[in-house]
Amino acid sequence: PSLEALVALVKTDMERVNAVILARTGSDVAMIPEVANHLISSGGKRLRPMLTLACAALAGYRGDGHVKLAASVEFMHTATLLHDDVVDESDMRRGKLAARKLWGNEASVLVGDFLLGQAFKMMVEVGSMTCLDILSTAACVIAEGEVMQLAAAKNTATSEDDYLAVIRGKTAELFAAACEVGAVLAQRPKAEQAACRSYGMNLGIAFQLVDDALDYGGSQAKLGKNVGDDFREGKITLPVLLAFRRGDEKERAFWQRCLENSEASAADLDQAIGLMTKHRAIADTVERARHYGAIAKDALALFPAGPAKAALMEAVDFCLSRAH
Ligand code: 2DE
Ligand code: MG
Ligand code: MG
Ligand code: MG
Ligand code: MG
Repeated sequence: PSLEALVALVKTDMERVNAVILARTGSDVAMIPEVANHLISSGGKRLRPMLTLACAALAGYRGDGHVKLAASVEFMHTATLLHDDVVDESDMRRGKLAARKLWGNEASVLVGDFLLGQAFKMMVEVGSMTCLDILSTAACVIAEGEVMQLAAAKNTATSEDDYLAVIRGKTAELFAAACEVGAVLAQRPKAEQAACRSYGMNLGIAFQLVDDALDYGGSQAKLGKNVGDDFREGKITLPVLLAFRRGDEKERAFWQRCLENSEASAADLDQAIGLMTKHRAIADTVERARHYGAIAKDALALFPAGPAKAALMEAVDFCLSRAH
Protein backbone atom coordinates (compact mmCIF):
# COMPACT_ATOMS: atom_id res chain seq x y z
CA PRO A 1 0.00 0.00 0.00
CA SER A 2 1.16 3.54 -0.75
CA LEU A 3 -0.20 7.08 -0.71
CA GLU A 4 -0.10 7.16 -4.52
CA ALA A 5 -3.84 7.44 -5.06
CA LEU A 6 -4.13 10.18 -2.44
CA VAL A 7 -1.18 12.12 -3.86
CA ALA A 8 -2.64 11.85 -7.38
CA LEU A 9 -6.13 12.87 -6.23
CA VAL A 10 -4.99 16.12 -4.59
CA LYS A 11 -1.98 16.93 -6.81
CA THR A 12 -3.14 20.32 -8.17
CA ASP A 13 -4.62 21.44 -4.85
CA MET A 14 -1.47 20.37 -3.01
CA GLU A 15 0.71 22.52 -5.28
CA ARG A 16 -1.40 25.49 -4.20
CA VAL A 17 -1.12 24.43 -0.54
CA ASN A 18 2.67 24.22 -0.84
CA ALA A 19 2.78 27.74 -2.33
CA VAL A 20 0.69 29.04 0.59
CA ILE A 21 2.93 27.21 3.08
CA LEU A 22 6.04 28.77 1.55
CA ALA A 23 4.53 32.27 1.52
CA ARG A 24 3.20 32.01 5.08
CA THR A 25 6.47 30.90 6.67
CA GLY A 26 7.88 34.23 5.49
CA SER A 27 8.88 36.81 8.11
CA ASP A 28 11.32 39.71 8.40
CA VAL A 29 12.66 37.85 11.40
CA ALA A 30 15.11 35.61 9.54
CA MET A 31 15.20 32.81 12.07
CA ILE A 32 11.49 32.12 11.58
CA PRO A 33 11.58 30.93 7.94
CA GLU A 34 14.94 29.26 8.63
CA VAL A 35 13.64 27.07 11.45
CA ALA A 36 10.21 26.52 9.90
CA ASN A 37 11.62 25.46 6.54
CA HIS A 38 14.14 23.11 8.11
CA LEU A 39 11.20 21.03 9.28
CA ILE A 40 8.63 21.78 6.56
CA SER A 41 10.96 20.86 3.70
CA SER A 42 12.37 17.76 5.39
CA GLY A 43 10.28 15.24 3.48
CA GLY A 44 7.15 14.98 5.61
CA LYS A 45 4.31 13.14 3.91
CA ARG A 46 1.84 16.06 4.14
CA LEU A 47 -0.67 13.41 5.16
CA ARG A 48 -2.96 15.65 7.23
CA PRO A 49 -3.40 18.44 4.66
CA MET A 50 -3.94 15.80 1.97
CA LEU A 51 -6.76 14.40 4.12
CA THR A 52 -8.39 17.84 4.25
CA LEU A 53 -8.17 18.14 0.47
CA ALA A 54 -9.42 14.59 -0.11
CA CYS A 55 -12.40 15.02 2.23
CA ALA A 56 -13.27 18.28 0.46
CA ALA A 57 -13.13 16.33 -2.82
CA LEU A 58 -15.19 13.49 -1.35
CA ALA A 59 -17.81 16.05 -0.31
CA GLY A 60 -17.83 17.69 -3.75
CA TYR A 61 -16.50 21.06 -2.52
CA ARG A 62 -16.12 23.64 -5.29
CA GLY A 63 -14.54 26.71 -3.64
CA ASP A 64 -11.01 27.76 -2.60
CA GLY A 65 -11.17 27.62 1.21
CA HIS A 66 -9.80 24.08 1.42
CA VAL A 67 -6.34 25.25 0.27
CA LYS A 68 -5.78 27.63 3.21
CA LEU A 69 -7.41 25.21 5.65
CA ALA A 70 -5.07 22.44 4.49
CA ALA A 71 -2.11 24.80 4.97
CA SER A 72 -3.45 25.65 8.46
CA VAL A 73 -3.61 21.97 9.32
CA GLU A 74 0.01 21.45 8.21
CA PHE A 75 1.12 24.51 10.22
CA MET A 76 -0.66 23.22 13.31
CA HIS A 77 1.02 19.85 12.80
CA THR A 78 4.45 21.47 12.31
CA ALA A 79 3.94 23.55 15.46
CA THR A 80 3.11 20.41 17.44
CA LEU A 81 6.27 18.67 16.14
CA LEU A 82 8.49 21.63 17.10
CA HIS A 83 6.97 21.63 20.56
CA ASP A 84 6.90 17.83 20.80
CA ASP A 85 10.64 17.44 20.29
CA VAL A 86 11.23 19.94 23.08
CA VAL A 87 8.80 18.18 25.43
CA ASP A 88 10.20 14.74 24.53
CA GLU A 89 13.84 15.90 24.43
CA SER A 90 14.15 14.18 21.05
CA ASP A 91 17.27 14.64 18.92
CA MET A 92 16.05 13.43 15.51
CA ARG A 93 13.07 14.21 13.30
CA ARG A 94 12.50 13.02 9.73
CA GLY A 95 16.06 11.79 9.43
CA LYS A 96 17.56 15.14 10.38
CA LEU A 97 18.64 16.75 13.61
CA ALA A 98 15.60 18.12 15.41
CA ALA A 99 15.26 21.91 15.17
CA ARG A 100 15.94 22.16 18.89
CA LYS A 101 19.37 20.55 18.41
CA LEU A 102 20.28 23.18 15.79
CA TRP A 103 18.61 26.32 17.14
CA GLY A 104 17.75 25.38 20.71
CA ASN A 105 14.57 24.74 22.66
CA GLU A 106 13.62 28.42 22.88
CA ALA A 107 13.68 28.96 19.11
CA SER A 108 11.73 25.73 18.53
CA VAL A 109 8.95 26.72 20.91
CA LEU A 110 8.73 30.26 19.57
CA VAL A 111 8.73 29.36 15.87
CA GLY A 112 6.02 26.82 16.68
CA ASP A 113 4.04 29.68 18.22
CA PHE A 114 4.49 31.74 15.04
CA LEU A 115 3.18 28.88 12.88
CA LEU A 116 0.21 28.40 15.19
CA GLY A 117 -0.58 32.10 14.86
CA GLN A 118 -0.33 31.93 11.06
CA ALA A 119 -2.58 28.86 11.04
CA PHE A 120 -5.30 30.80 12.86
CA LYS A 121 -4.88 33.84 10.61
CA MET A 122 -5.52 31.63 7.57
CA MET A 123 -8.59 30.07 9.18
CA VAL A 124 -9.99 33.55 9.79
CA GLU A 125 -9.32 34.46 6.16
CA VAL A 126 -11.30 31.42 5.02
CA GLY A 127 -14.17 32.78 7.11
CA SER A 128 -15.95 29.63 8.25
CA MET A 129 -16.71 30.03 11.96
CA THR A 130 -17.47 26.31 12.14
CA CYS A 131 -14.04 25.39 10.75
CA LEU A 132 -12.39 27.90 13.09
CA ASP A 133 -14.26 26.26 15.95
CA ILE A 134 -13.24 22.74 14.93
CA LEU A 135 -9.55 23.58 14.51
CA SER A 136 -9.25 25.79 17.60
CA THR A 137 -10.95 23.06 19.64
CA ALA A 138 -8.40 20.64 18.19
CA ALA A 139 -5.54 22.86 19.41
CA CYS A 140 -6.97 22.69 22.95
CA VAL A 141 -7.58 18.94 22.80
CA ILE A 142 -4.06 18.24 21.47
CA ALA A 143 -2.60 20.16 24.40
CA GLU A 144 -4.93 18.32 26.81
CA GLY A 145 -3.71 14.99 25.40
CA GLU A 146 -0.09 16.00 25.93
CA VAL A 147 -0.77 17.15 29.49
CA MET A 148 -2.63 13.90 30.27
CA GLN A 149 0.39 12.02 28.91
CA LEU A 150 2.69 14.06 31.12
CA ALA A 151 0.57 13.23 34.17
CA ALA A 152 0.59 9.51 33.29
CA ALA A 153 4.33 9.30 32.58
CA LYS A 154 6.28 6.80 34.69
CA ASN A 155 3.04 5.42 36.12
CA THR A 156 2.70 1.70 35.34
CA ALA A 157 -0.81 1.78 36.87
CA THR A 158 -2.02 3.70 33.77
CA SER A 159 -5.02 1.95 32.20
CA GLU A 160 -5.64 1.24 28.53
CA ASP A 161 -8.50 3.74 28.65
CA ASP A 162 -6.16 6.43 29.96
CA TYR A 163 -3.73 5.61 27.16
CA LEU A 164 -6.48 5.75 24.55
CA ALA A 165 -7.61 9.15 25.84
CA VAL A 166 -4.04 10.42 25.45
CA ILE A 167 -3.62 9.29 21.83
CA ARG A 168 -7.10 10.45 20.87
CA GLY A 169 -6.10 13.89 22.08
CA LYS A 170 -2.48 14.28 21.09
CA THR A 171 -2.77 12.70 17.62
CA ALA A 172 -6.22 11.58 16.48
CA GLU A 173 -7.98 14.89 17.16
CA LEU A 174 -5.97 16.70 14.47
CA PHE A 175 -6.66 13.91 11.95
CA ALA A 176 -10.36 14.15 12.84
CA ALA A 177 -10.43 17.94 12.51
CA ALA A 178 -8.44 17.85 9.24
CA CYS A 179 -11.03 15.52 7.71
CA GLU A 180 -14.11 17.16 9.21
CA VAL A 181 -13.33 20.66 7.91
CA GLY A 182 -13.17 19.30 4.35
CA ALA A 183 -16.78 18.14 4.58
CA VAL A 184 -17.93 21.18 6.58
CA LEU A 185 -16.68 23.59 3.90
CA ALA A 186 -18.78 21.73 1.34
CA GLN A 187 -21.82 22.23 3.62
CA ARG A 188 -22.63 18.55 3.49
CA PRO A 189 -25.37 17.05 5.72
CA LYS A 190 -24.31 16.57 9.36
CA ALA A 191 -24.10 12.78 8.94
CA GLU A 192 -21.45 13.16 6.24
CA GLN A 193 -19.46 15.68 8.29
CA ALA A 194 -19.57 13.28 11.22
CA ALA A 195 -18.51 10.39 8.98
CA CYS A 196 -15.42 12.29 7.81
CA ARG A 197 -14.62 13.19 11.40
CA SER A 198 -14.99 9.56 12.50
CA TYR A 199 -12.79 8.40 9.61
CA GLY A 200 -10.06 10.84 10.70
CA MET A 201 -10.39 10.04 14.40
CA ASN A 202 -10.05 6.29 13.89
CA LEU A 203 -7.27 6.67 11.34
CA GLY A 204 -5.44 8.91 13.81
CA ILE A 205 -5.76 6.35 16.61
CA ALA A 206 -4.43 3.66 14.26
CA PHE A 207 -1.60 5.99 13.20
CA GLN A 208 -0.45 6.61 16.79
CA LEU A 209 -0.73 2.92 17.73
CA VAL A 210 1.62 2.14 14.85
CA ASP A 211 3.91 5.02 15.93
CA ASP A 212 4.03 3.59 19.45
CA ALA A 213 4.72 0.06 18.14
CA LEU A 214 7.54 1.40 15.95
CA ASP A 215 9.17 3.17 18.90
CA TYR A 216 10.14 -0.35 20.02
CA GLY A 217 9.84 -2.47 16.89
CA GLY A 218 11.10 -0.11 14.18
CA SER A 219 14.53 0.94 12.98
CA GLN A 220 16.12 4.38 13.21
CA ALA A 221 16.89 4.32 9.48
CA LYS A 222 13.25 3.78 8.52
CA LEU A 223 11.76 6.04 11.20
CA GLY A 224 14.06 9.02 10.83
CA LYS A 225 13.92 9.31 14.61
CA ASN A 226 15.56 7.36 17.41
CA VAL A 227 14.07 4.06 18.56
CA GLY A 228 13.45 3.84 22.30
CA ASP A 229 12.64 7.51 22.95
CA ASP A 230 9.36 6.53 24.64
CA PHE A 231 11.13 3.99 26.88
CA ARG A 232 13.79 6.46 28.01
CA GLU A 233 11.07 9.00 28.83
CA GLY A 234 8.97 6.52 30.78
CA LYS A 235 6.00 6.87 28.40
CA ILE A 236 3.30 4.32 29.16
CA THR A 237 2.26 3.24 25.66
CA LEU A 238 0.22 0.19 24.66
CA PRO A 239 3.23 -2.07 23.93
CA VAL A 240 4.40 -1.37 27.50
CA LEU A 241 0.95 -1.87 29.01
CA LEU A 242 0.54 -5.24 27.29
CA ALA A 243 4.02 -6.52 28.19
CA PHE A 244 3.62 -5.30 31.78
CA ARG A 245 0.24 -6.93 32.21
CA ARG A 246 1.43 -10.22 30.70
CA GLY A 247 4.71 -10.31 32.62
CA ASP A 248 5.53 -12.22 35.81
CA GLU A 249 6.55 -10.53 39.05
CA LYS A 250 10.21 -10.27 38.06
CA GLU A 251 9.36 -8.74 34.71
CA ARG A 252 7.06 -6.19 36.31
CA ALA A 253 9.85 -5.18 38.66
CA PHE A 254 12.02 -4.64 35.57
CA TRP A 255 9.41 -2.39 33.94
CA GLN A 256 8.95 -0.45 37.16
CA ARG A 257 12.68 0.11 37.59
CA CYS A 258 13.10 1.31 33.99
CA LEU A 259 9.94 3.37 33.58
CA GLU A 260 9.18 4.71 37.04
CA ASN A 261 12.77 5.57 37.95
CA SER A 262 13.99 6.57 34.47
CA GLU A 263 16.96 4.26 34.86
CA ALA A 264 16.85 2.71 31.41
CA SER A 265 20.16 1.82 29.75
CA ALA A 266 20.73 0.57 26.19
CA ALA A 267 20.81 -3.00 27.53
CA ASP A 268 17.48 -2.36 29.27
CA LEU A 269 15.94 -1.30 25.96
CA ASP A 270 17.11 -4.57 24.40
CA GLN A 271 15.56 -6.48 27.28
CA ALA A 272 12.33 -4.49 26.97
CA ILE A 273 12.08 -5.33 23.27
CA GLY A 274 12.79 -8.98 24.12
CA LEU A 275 9.96 -9.08 26.67
CA MET A 276 7.59 -7.40 24.23
CA THR A 277 8.43 -9.99 21.59
CA LYS A 278 7.93 -12.82 24.09
CA HIS A 279 4.49 -11.48 25.05
CA ARG A 280 3.49 -10.41 21.50
CA ALA A 281 3.03 -6.86 22.78
CA ILE A 282 4.21 -5.10 19.61
CA ALA A 283 2.28 -7.45 17.30
CA ASP A 284 -0.90 -6.99 19.33
CA THR A 285 -0.50 -3.21 19.29
CA VAL A 286 -0.36 -3.36 15.49
CA GLU A 287 -3.38 -5.69 15.58
CA ARG A 288 -5.24 -3.03 17.59
CA ALA A 289 -4.23 -0.46 14.98
CA ARG A 290 -5.78 -2.70 12.30
CA HIS A 291 -9.00 -2.73 14.31
CA TYR A 292 -9.19 1.08 14.31
CA GLY A 293 -8.20 1.17 10.65
CA ALA A 294 -11.19 -1.02 9.85
CA ILE A 295 -13.50 1.33 11.78
CA ALA A 296 -12.07 4.27 9.81
CA LYS A 297 -12.91 2.53 6.55
CA ASP A 298 -16.42 1.62 7.74
CA ALA A 299 -17.06 5.27 8.57
CA LEU A 300 -16.96 6.09 4.85
CA ALA A 301 -19.69 3.56 4.00
CA LEU A 302 -22.29 6.26 3.33
CA PHE A 303 -20.22 7.81 0.53
CA PRO A 304 -20.52 6.38 -2.97
CA ALA A 305 -17.52 4.68 -4.55
CA GLY A 306 -15.16 6.97 -6.45
CA PRO A 307 -11.56 8.18 -6.60
CA ALA A 308 -11.72 10.25 -3.37
CA LYS A 309 -13.13 7.37 -1.34
CA ALA A 310 -10.64 4.92 -2.85
CA ALA A 311 -7.73 7.25 -1.99
CA LEU A 312 -8.92 7.59 1.62
CA MET A 313 -9.28 3.80 1.92
CA GLU A 314 -5.76 3.33 0.62
CA ALA A 315 -4.44 5.93 3.09
CA VAL A 316 -5.62 3.65 5.92
CA ASP A 317 -3.71 0.69 4.48
CA PHE A 318 -0.64 2.88 4.03
CA CYS A 319 -0.67 3.99 7.67
CA LEU A 320 -0.98 0.37 8.82
CA SER A 321 1.76 -0.80 6.45
CA ARG A 322 4.27 1.54 8.13
CA ALA A 323 4.35 -1.11 10.87
CA HIS A 324 6.22 -3.60 8.63
C1 2DE B 1 3.03 12.70 18.68
O1 2DE B 1 3.52 11.90 19.71
C2 2DE B 1 2.12 13.73 19.26
C3 2DE B 1 2.25 15.02 18.97
C4 2DE B 1 1.49 16.09 19.64
C5 2DE B 1 2.45 17.06 20.28
C6 2DE B 1 1.74 18.24 20.83
C7 2DE B 1 2.25 19.13 21.70
C8 2DE B 1 1.40 20.25 22.22
P1 2DE B 1 5.01 11.33 19.70
P2 2DE B 1 6.98 11.29 17.69
C9 2DE B 1 3.65 19.01 22.20
C10 2DE B 1 1.52 21.49 21.33
C11 2DE B 1 0.19 21.83 20.83
C12 2DE B 1 -0.06 22.74 19.86
C13 2DE B 1 1.00 23.54 19.19
C14 2DE B 1 -1.46 22.97 19.44
O2 2DE B 1 4.96 9.86 19.87
O3 2DE B 1 7.20 9.82 17.90
O4 2DE B 1 5.83 12.09 20.66
O5 2DE B 1 6.92 11.62 16.22
O6 2DE B 1 5.51 11.62 18.22
O7 2DE B 1 7.93 12.13 18.46
MG1 MG C 1 7.80 12.82 20.34
MG1 MG D 1 5.46 13.34 22.24
MG1 MG E 1 6.23 8.44 18.93
MG1 MG F 1 8.17 10.07 21.31
